[in-house]
Amino acid sequence: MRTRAAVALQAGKPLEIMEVNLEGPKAGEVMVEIRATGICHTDDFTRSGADPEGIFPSILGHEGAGVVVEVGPGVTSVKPGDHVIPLYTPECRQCASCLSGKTNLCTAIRATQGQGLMPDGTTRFSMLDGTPIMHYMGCSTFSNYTVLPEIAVAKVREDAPFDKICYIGCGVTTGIGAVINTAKVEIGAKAVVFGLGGIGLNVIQGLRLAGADMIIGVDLNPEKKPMAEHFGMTHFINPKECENVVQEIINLTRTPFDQIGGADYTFDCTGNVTVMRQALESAHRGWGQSIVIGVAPAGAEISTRPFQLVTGRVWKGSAFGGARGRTDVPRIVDWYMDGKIEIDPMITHTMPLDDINRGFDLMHSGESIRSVVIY
Ligand code: NAD
Ligand code: AHE
Ligand code: ZN
Repeated sequence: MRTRAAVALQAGKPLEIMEVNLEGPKAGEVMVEIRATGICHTDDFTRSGADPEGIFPSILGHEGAGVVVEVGPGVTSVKPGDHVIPLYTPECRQCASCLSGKTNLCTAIRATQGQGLMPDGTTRFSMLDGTPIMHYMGCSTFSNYTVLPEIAVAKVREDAPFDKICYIGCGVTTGIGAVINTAKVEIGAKAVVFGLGGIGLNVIQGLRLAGADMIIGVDLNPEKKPMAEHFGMTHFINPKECENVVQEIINLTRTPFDQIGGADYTFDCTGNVTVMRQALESAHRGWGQSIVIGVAPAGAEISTRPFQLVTGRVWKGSAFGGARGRTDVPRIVDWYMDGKIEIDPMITHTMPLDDINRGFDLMHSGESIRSVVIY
């Protein structure tokens, strides 16, 4: 069949909207009509050429929601008509990683996924002249129709609106999950969130859900402050307006009883390795944990004095918020539908697929939190 898609033809160039060929689902695969997709900073990271795994031409997008339209042989867990959220972190429930109970990073199809291919080593997308187009993060939600492995879709309730729950496909789950699954934040904690964009705001709402007392937000863009306050931020630091961010955090968290100061939990949601160091070093001596969520460009490395770790700070990473997609995503959709978490205010812009490059422009200018493409 043919479908409309935004294709990344070359690194650093705007996406091009075109008709492409899409083959039907093979064994263990499903075809999904994508109804809405968010634009995450990671899509821009790959589009820009900063992603060492970036492949061109490819169809980006990994934050979608839609309806199953066809299933390949052997598919049992979903059927045509089911509403689903694509999962860039699948959940096979059979691999060593899934069975370990220690990680959400299912390894069943990671190798082919990183090469832009379906698990059988081929792609379903091609240009009208037959040139192959690669998949992206196993999802390719910037195409109206896409094909995914069965283990990479979470079945969700049918009354949930696609244009909001698509965000659960990455940003919402990543932010809230990093707090609940990765850091396991406790009531009364003091926390710092670096970067108040589409991920950082969800870390903030996760911290509020977990009962944190102090939620310090750090961002170079002061226009992010009102939205962050809406979601629960209690203090704001603009690094351009203070001499030393780490010292400022230590001063804010110090008490007469605890003169050392430092946060119980810090989260990097910027992808900037200098910020990652600040996040680690503003964690409390002896127990503070710093969670790296941001994705850094090819070649970037993190550094700190080992003494920071010797004295009890813990550096951790979190992918997709530590969530097991098929199990956890339907529950997060319920949380949204039950009013336990908010999504609507973060979706600041919507647009048709033809205007998708405007979504990237709004991200670059700092005007948007999330842009959502509605098909
Ligand atoms: P975004 O562009 O919406 O937000 C980034 C925010 O960081 C912006 O508000 C920006 O002003 C701020 N910022 C940038 N540099 C800063 C600095 N030096 N100090 C303080 N603030 C700074 O992006 P997003 O969609 O929220 O994504 C954030 C990061 O998380 C990206 O690196 C993205 O690739 C990554 N990400 C990781 C996962 C994961 O599973 N680990 C999932 C989704 C996104
Ligand atoms: N391809 C990059 C790494 C990108 C990365 O870290 N991706 C996150 C999800 S970001 C979603 O917005 C992730 O889940 N990583 C785990 C994995 O297996 O990819 C690189 O540096 O090569
Ligand atoms: Zn993402």
